[in-house]
Formats: sequence, C-alpha cells, structure tokens
Amino acid sequence: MIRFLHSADWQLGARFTQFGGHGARLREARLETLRRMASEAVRLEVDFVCIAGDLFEDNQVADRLVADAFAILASSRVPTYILPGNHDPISGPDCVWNRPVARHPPVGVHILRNVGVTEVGHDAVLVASPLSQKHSTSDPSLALVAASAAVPAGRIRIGITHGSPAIASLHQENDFPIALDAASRAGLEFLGIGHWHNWLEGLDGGRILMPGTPEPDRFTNDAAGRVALVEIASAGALPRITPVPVATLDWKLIELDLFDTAATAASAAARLDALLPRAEATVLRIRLTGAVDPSGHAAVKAAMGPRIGRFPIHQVVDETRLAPGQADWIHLRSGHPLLAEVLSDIDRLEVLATGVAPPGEVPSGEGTTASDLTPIGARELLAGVQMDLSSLRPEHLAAMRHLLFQHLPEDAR
Ligand SMILES: [Mn+2]
Repeated sequence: MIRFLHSADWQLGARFTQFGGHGARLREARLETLRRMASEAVRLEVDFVCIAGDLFEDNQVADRLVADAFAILASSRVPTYILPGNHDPISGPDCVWNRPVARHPPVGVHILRNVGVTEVGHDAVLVASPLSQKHSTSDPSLALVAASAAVPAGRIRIGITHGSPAIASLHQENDFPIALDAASRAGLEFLGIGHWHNWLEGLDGGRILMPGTPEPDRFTNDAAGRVALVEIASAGALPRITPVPVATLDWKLIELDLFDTAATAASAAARLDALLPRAEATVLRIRLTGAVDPSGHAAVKAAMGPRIGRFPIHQVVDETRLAPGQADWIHLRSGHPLLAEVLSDIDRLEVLATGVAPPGEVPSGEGTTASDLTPIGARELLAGVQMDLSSLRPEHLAAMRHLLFQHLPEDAR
C-alpha cells in the first residue's frame, strides 16, 4: 500500500492585477494553502507529496518566493516531488529550476528534472515526464510508456505529467494533449496530471486525475480548492482517491438580474448576509445585469451598500443598462415592425385587462390602436381563449415589455 498527496497548479507568484491592491493578499493565501497541504501530509501520514506542474506562475518569480515555498514543503518532513509544468518549464539557465535556489533545495524536496523513474518506497515508483516548453502539440505522457516499461514487474507505477486531457472540444491542439488512456497505455496504476484548474476525475477508468488548483483563482471553478489523497493497495489495483480541502479563500460570485429591483434588493441582502460569517476569507464578485431605471438601480445598491463594505476583497461588475423610456420605445417600434406588432398586442391586452390604454400607445401597422376595441370586439377576440384577464395588472404588462427589451439583441436596440 502506498499513500500520497497529489496536487498541481499552485501558480505561486500570480499577480492578480485585476484585484488592485489586494493582489498581495491573494498571493499570500496561496502560501497559506501550501502550509495547509504540508500539515495535511503530516496528519494523513502519507508516504510522499507530488506536485504535477505549475508550482510557480512563471520562470520569473523571485528567488525569495522559491525559497519560501521549498521551506514550507520541507517543513512537513514528507518527501515532496515537484514536476516542471508549462508555466514553469525546465528550459534555459535562468528558469526557476536551474537557478542556485532550486539547484540545492532543502532536504526532502526533489525536482523531477528529467523523464525517468524515482523510487518512492513500498515497492512503488514515480515515473515522471516534465515539461520543457510553454506549448506543444505532442503528448507529454508518451514518454512514460518507455520509462514505465523499464520498471520491473510487480511494482506500483505512479505516473506524473502536465497537460490537457484530449477531450474533444475541451482541449487545444498545442496545449499538451494527453491521451485519455495514457495511464493504462503506459501500464501505470495511476497518472497524476495537472493543468486545468478544476477537479477532474474518472478518466481512464479512474486511473487519471486532475486535482485542479488547491487555492481557487476564478469564480467558475466550483470544484477547485482541494488536493487529492491517493491510495494504491498493490500493483494492478485501482487507486482510491479522496479529495482533501485545503483552500484559504472562497471565491464567490453573486449574479443579480435587476429585472425586479425590489425582489433583487431583498435577495442581494440575503445572499450577502449568508456569506458574512466568512467575509474576511471571501473573494466576492457581484455582477449586476438587466435593464433598470435609476431608482431601482439605486435601491439595489442601497441594499448591498452596508454589507459589501464588510468584504475586504470585493468587486462590483455593473453590466446593467438603462431601461428604455417612452422616446426609446417609439424609436424601437419605428425601426422594428415585428417588435412593433408584438408591443401593439401587449397594448391591446392591457386595454382588455384594465380598460385603460397604456401611456405612449402608438398605432400598430394596421392603423388601429388598442383603444379602438369595443367591449364587444374584446369579447369576440377573447372567445375561446381560456384566460382570466381580471388577474392581469398593468405591472404584468410592463414586465412583458421589459422582458421583451431584455431579450432584444444588443445591435437591435
Ligand atoms: Mn499548466
């Protein structure tokens, strides 16, 4: 039985310029998470830790950061194996791995500089294929086939490389495509890969795992923030994989459509309140969309105002636009005959339901307006329609127009 932690894509030193002055806090969070993985390695009594590429954001990171990261990893006293990825490929003399700071890492920290096999104890070996470029159309796992073939039978073979699972439509040709049977093709019990930032398991019958970034770095990767505990009982056995949460910060996105500003204001407040207990450890983005009038917009902002201030790292992305006024509607109707007909039908419906013509009603293409309808005409129109008009109020019809406007393509407005 061999037990180890598999992680990748730490990208230590990432600048997070989109967060302005908070970039430093986000960079520090990544080191806190690295400390957490080191403690988990001790707590779980694993045999080793591996990092399948992109420990560093690029080959220009400061020596000080490299030394700090190595010191954290060495502090666990659990052997740690680091593979160069596409962000930090092993290349020229100035690349991070060839600088003096990485030439002489602390005891227990090992850099997988070459394609080859490393003993990791318990009759298990690590078969590595590091990257030496930023892009390539070749499969980095191909090198594992020959390397693994040289390992005596009966050993547990653990592969490690970096690239994209060659899933049709999900990967790019020049982004290190990895065959979906790369582990079984090379006779590996397990292939630990890195590159994409969300947890991805189940490939090659459960033998390939992409753990995702241990510290989230975007709002869409909802399965990031973990490292993998991998346990392999013996040669030939399937790996048992358990996610181990290590993230320091939660990345939360609140999306608000300001269609109904009163309801949105209430829901914004409730959703922010739910996140407040962990406000200090949250990277918050609020995205506002929809067409809205200035007072509704102000109401939503007012509901969020006092709460947002309690989140040290937050962004408000305001993609709302002004709801159309009377003049806008007239302009829209004149430019779009089909839209004009639909709006005219909504006007008719409003007269039928409420007995009052909506403000700004304009003649339809046929030259009749909703106000022209007599009660008899209305009854004739409604005959056969199972519709209770008495429940329809002017705000419902306003919502219909609003919805219609929301769904107009940008260039039609
Ligand atoms: Mn990568």
